[in-house]
Amino acid sequence: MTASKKVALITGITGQDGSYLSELLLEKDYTVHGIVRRTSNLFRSRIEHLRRDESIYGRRLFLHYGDLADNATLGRIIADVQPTELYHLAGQSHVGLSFEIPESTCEEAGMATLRLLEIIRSQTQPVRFYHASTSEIFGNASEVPQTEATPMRPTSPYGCAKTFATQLGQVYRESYGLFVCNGILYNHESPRRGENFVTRKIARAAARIARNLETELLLGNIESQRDWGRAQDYVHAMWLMLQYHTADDYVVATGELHSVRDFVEAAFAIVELPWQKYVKHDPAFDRPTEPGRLVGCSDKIRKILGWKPRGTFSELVREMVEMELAAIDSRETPHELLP
Ligand code: NAP
Ligand code: G4F
Repeated sequence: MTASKKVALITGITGQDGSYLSELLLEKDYTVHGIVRRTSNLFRSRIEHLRRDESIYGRRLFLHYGDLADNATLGRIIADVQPTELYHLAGQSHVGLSFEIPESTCEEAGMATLRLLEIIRSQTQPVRFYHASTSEIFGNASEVPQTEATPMRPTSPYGCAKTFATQLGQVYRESYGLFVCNGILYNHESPRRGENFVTRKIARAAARIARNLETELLLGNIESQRDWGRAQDYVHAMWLMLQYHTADDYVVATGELHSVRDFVEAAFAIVELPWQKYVKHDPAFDRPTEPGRLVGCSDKIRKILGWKPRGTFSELVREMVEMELAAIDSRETPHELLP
């Protein structure tokens, strides 16, 4: 079934990170398998360009139906595909929503990781496992910036589930000698970001207001701060982790803090509009709790794996807003326009 020796399996291949990671691995001559959920619509915008490419799809890229809740199917796919590397990216990834749907969030972000770890423990061939951990595990962080040694103090159901999964990853690595890496990734964005995350929401609204398609942007807490990087750089970090001779945990971050307000100001400056006229506070987008100052120290991955983030905050905002404008002007979805 497989042409090249390196075989990757990606859960969450249709998500922001899964789509960029697929492109990276295909460039590196991997055979890539992805798990997709059954949906009523076969169009999977972020990977549609790969699925339509006859030189790739069915030759070096394969999709399999599966759900994180379906243990038997996950086991069968892993046994059939025999991946050398498994990138586990799937699950409900919205922190605010995790307060509304805590049980399914914890099932997907927590229990599903345990299921996958158990499946790879039972494989006869070794599988290198990447777990998509997050800065949300630090939550009400006891120090700034955070490192791999910072205590985990999550402040949301999502953060709790990711903490559980991160610690399980460590336990399985230490107890059974499995090759398990936790990538403790801080926020990373792109034109492929889901529309209900704050950066994409702002970029999209700035473009739509500029083109007279919308008249206002409703936001929650604009004083919140995040360490925002580029998704393309962060999937490269995932790959680097699984190429090293030993498994470990790594913080992946820019080390720079910006507020939601900074993002708004930069986005509206690109379309030359006064943001104060359009941005309104809507308490529906406030969260019951917010984490503290989440900003990461990525010295370890820079030193050991030679990773570093590229580009600036302003360049990221510009890329996202310009892609939204181009999408409106060409009447396509931004995902279809991406290089
Ligand atoms: P995303 O765009 O929300 O993608 C999530 C993916 O998971 C989608 O492919 C989705 O499929 C799939 N999925 C959700 N529930 C599933 C289920 N029950 N069964 C099978 N597949 C399911 O997330 P992302 O931004 O790419 O992030 C990837 C991972 O990294 C997530 O685990 C996230 O929590 C974590 N993370 C993200 C960031 C960040 O800033 N982006 C930072 C740290 C950690 P559909 O397309 O069918 O919905
Ligand atoms: O864009 P956000 O929803 O990202 P958040 O909560 O930081 O989570 C993302 O990054 C995590 C990594 O640290 C990932 F683990 C997670 O999967 C996800 O990818 O919100 C960013 C900030 C928050 O403080 C939020 O309260 O923006 C604030 N915000 C203000 N108004 C808003 C809004 N967030 C959203 N989504 N929508 C608003 O209208």
